[in-house]
Amino acid sequence: MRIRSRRDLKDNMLRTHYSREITPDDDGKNVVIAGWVHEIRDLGGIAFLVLRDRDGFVQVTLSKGKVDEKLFNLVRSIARESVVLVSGVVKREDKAPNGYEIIPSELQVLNKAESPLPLDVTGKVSADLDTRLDSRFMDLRRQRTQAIFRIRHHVLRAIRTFLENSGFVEINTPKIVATATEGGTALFPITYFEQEAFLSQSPQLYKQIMMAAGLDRVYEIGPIFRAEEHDTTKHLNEVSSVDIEASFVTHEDVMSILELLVKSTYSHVTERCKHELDVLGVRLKIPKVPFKRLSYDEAIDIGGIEWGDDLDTAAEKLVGEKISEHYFIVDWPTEIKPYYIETYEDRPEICKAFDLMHPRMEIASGAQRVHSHELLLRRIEAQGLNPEGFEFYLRAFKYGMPPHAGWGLGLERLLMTMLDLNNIREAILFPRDRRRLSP
Ligand code: AMO
Repeated sequence: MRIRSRRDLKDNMLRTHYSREITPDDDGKNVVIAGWVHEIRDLGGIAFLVLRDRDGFVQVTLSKGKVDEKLFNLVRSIARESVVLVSGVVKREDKAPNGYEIIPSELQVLNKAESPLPLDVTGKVSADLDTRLDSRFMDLRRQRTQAIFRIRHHVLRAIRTFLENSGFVEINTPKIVATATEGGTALFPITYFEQEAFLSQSPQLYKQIMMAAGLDRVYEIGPIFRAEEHDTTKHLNEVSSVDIEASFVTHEDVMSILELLVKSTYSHVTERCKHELDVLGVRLKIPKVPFKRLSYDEAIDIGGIEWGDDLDTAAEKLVGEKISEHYFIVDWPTEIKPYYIETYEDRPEICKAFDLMHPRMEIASGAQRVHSHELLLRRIEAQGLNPEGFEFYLRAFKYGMPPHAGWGLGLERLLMTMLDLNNIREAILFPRDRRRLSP
């Protein structure tokens, strides 16, 4: 049969049902299910095969004498995690986990798994994070890990829906670039024919150029690369960043967009990921807006650091102990923020930058941008940077650049703080860190 519409897709597949589509009311129905052999329990006269598919578990029951003997012996010998296709009849069974079991008429081993397995998928034997990441494909078969990535999918959906409904256009900008954007963070150099090139630290310059292009409100969800030496539980060298930029708005406006986006993401996950949150044992508290605004001066007072220093982990922790919800730190010293941030007219030593904090760590930062070509050029020079490298960016400010503001939000940190994960590596499929470049 040719696939003509989405509805045909299912009929062409090897199976007829996902586990979640079967209920005890299907008693007597013929079904074909497919998945992995989660467990085999061989009690002599009766054997149970627990089949696991994307959505859950199905008990396949074989009673000696009632099913074909060859089939009975085959099932008892299948290695765990092999891939199987089971045809059979649904039977209502109150003692089975879902209230039904499958009595098989046929079972095909589509692909045998080797043993021993690199990881225990049932979770009975625990494994450290490094072992899990080394065999991530198998780690992802575990319910807990899968729950995190299903939630990540919903977080992305919530963010896209929110931004779409707020008039933002999704863009994609180059990840191979010629210049740095964020002072203070190192770049990864790459080989690009005969030219010097790097992996992009941030879509910053391109999203600002889009304001000169008149797109008005743009967002990008994509990778950013940071050649930081940090080996901590909250730093990665490749991060998924959610970036926005908007014209004819102030930093205050984009802070409101950010807090509403965080709130709506929490609400969406609460509604759509009940099962996954249960698996993780997490109960989300939907943040209340507006978030508290703390000035940089107040933050360093609590954090016990000097004016002009960036908040380190210890200072963040001290402030986080005082505030139990999301909060913003505003009014930063101009000297510790990048050149593209607008300062207050009457206080040029303070700029219109903000960081969004979760009590555990910073999760986003943003600002009102400099939109005057002349001022931007001066700021680039004042930071000891060579304006020649910024020519492509500066040009966009010469021919009608509107005032604009924006922010960048770290997706893994959002997920890590939302789900109370201990390590940021839990929130990304294949982390890139100081030591890990594979898988
Ligand atoms: P910034 O450099 O603060 O700002 O990055 C924005 C957010 O990205 C996340 N992030 C990281 N997460 C994990 N590991 C890292 N090494 C890492 N580096 C950054 C954080 C951080 O808050 N161009 C500006 C944004 C803007 O002004 O629009 C920028 O990149 O969650």
